[in-house]
Amino acid sequence: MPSIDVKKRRIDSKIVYYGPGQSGKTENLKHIHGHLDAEHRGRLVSLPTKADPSLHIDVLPVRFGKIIGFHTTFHLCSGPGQALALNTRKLLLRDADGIVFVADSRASRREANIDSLQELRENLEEYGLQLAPIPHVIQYNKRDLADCVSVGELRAELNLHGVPDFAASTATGQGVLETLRAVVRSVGSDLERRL
Ligand SMILES: Nc1nc2c(ncn2[C@@H]2O[C@H](COP(=O)(O)OP(=O)(O)OP(=O)(O)O)[C@@H](O)[C@H]2O)c(=O)[nH]1
Ligand SMILES: [Mg+2]
Repeated sequence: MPSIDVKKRRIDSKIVYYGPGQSGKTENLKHIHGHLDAEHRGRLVSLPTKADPSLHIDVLPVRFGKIIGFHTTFHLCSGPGQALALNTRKLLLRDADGIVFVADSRASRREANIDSLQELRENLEEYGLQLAPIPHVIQYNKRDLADCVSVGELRAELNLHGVPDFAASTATGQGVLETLRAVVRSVGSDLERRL
């Protein structure tokens, strides 16, 4: 659920970038931070996790306008994909208004993508939630690398609900802002419908 401040007429909403370790979640946030005008984004903050201070949670607030007349900030969050950070990932998902699943397109990470998506479903189930009704999009990242599985194959394995999906590379910038726009649009219409 978003947090709504009626007095200040503002809404704070959370979008979680989820995916296997090293799929490029943090690089998405860095690219967004580097390519949005300062009026549309705040500071990119990186916090060490308790489980392992070498692993980080990243948070970047972005703003694009109003929803139901309230200034809205989307807090983009990414947690580490490594096994030992499971609790961190689970906590981040709590109250998420939208999700970007960042898959790693390399053939060697095929299983890791599927496992991570399954883990995402299980974590949501622990909060009594299902993935399908939550606004979400899928990104097939690292398209600049040579050993990529085709988008069609990745789609068949990962995009089971037919949501918007994007071929991307945080190295070249391909698809990164498109992914963000799609999830913000989807979360925005969901909030308008529910509020
Ligand atoms: N070639 C290439 N490398 C990428 C791309 N995206 C990320 N990387 C590299 O992959 C590594 C991991 O990127 P991160 O953004 O830290 O990945 P992450 O998903 O945040 O990783 P964790 O937080 O540890 O789960 C880094 O070395 C990045 O430079 C991409 O599109 N292309
Ligand atoms: Mg990261």
